Amino acid sequence: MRRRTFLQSTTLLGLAATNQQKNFVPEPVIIATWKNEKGTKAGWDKIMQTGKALDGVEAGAWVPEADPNETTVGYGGYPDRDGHVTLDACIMDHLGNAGSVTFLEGIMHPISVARAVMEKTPHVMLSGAGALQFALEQGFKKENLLTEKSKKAWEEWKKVAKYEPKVNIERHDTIGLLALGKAGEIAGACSTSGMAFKMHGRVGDSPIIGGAVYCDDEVGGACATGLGEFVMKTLGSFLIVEFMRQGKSPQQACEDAIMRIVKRYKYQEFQVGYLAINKKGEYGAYAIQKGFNFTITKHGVTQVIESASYMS
Ligand code: SD4
Repeated sequence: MRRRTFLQSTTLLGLAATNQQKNFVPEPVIIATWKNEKGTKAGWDKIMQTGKALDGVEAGAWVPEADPNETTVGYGGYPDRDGHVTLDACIMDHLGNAGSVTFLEGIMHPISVARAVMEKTPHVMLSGAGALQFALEQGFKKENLLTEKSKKAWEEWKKVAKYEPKVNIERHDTIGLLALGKAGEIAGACSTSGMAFKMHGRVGDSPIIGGAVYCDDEVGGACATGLGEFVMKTLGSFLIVEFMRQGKSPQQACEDAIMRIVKRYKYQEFQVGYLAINKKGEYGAYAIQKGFNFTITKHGVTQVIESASYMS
């Protein structure tokens, strides 16, 4: 082969490889913080139906939001110290659109209100009475979300009324979700009733875009759970996506974001857990404390996986 022909054909081969990489579409996948098999399964089914990651993460959040036995999300969530169940949620799509609600009361599915904020308003975040007003205008029903069980737990708590975040106990179970849809596009969501018995008006990381959830369709996505104050102060999910943009694997990016908290804030008795996924469908998880796990559904198969952690 003459030199010029050889050079032309290797360049063409190179171009074909780049195009192949560009055209690579990973299998759909959905992952969620903690043990959330029903949630990821519902999200998976939705992705199979509509093809869309955004529909998947919303459907996944619906499951714990409606579950009265899930005391950290939606209906049945533990109230704040004044007895109000106040909800935070956010959602983000592959185009960089985002919506969130904070300090919302009386609506079973805050994730869908967050989606409506994203799709039907020029804003990103609505809060408190304004968020409720918007939800009602959109046709959401106002309901009492405080179950007898959660009310009893709050009454017990009031006897001592000591505010102390505990690691991995039921006060931490916020659902954060990431998914790749049929076109390989990314979406993320998060929904919570926040820290149990928090101060009235307290808002955590869960409605903060870049805190509890961040997605960038060129890179991937990340989501968070745990003591939101530390996720907010380090913008954990945004940080993880930026680490992945620099070439780190999802696992390395989660570990580095946890180390950012550990190094910057000496107190380590609290929990923060991160999940990340990149555009190839590779995922990672890391937490400060032992006991963090996550759920993944891929090829219709659901698995709960224990995360590695900084503290052993
Ligand atoms: C918050 N990040 O409100 C939430 C709590 C949480 O599992 O993740 N619980 O700070």
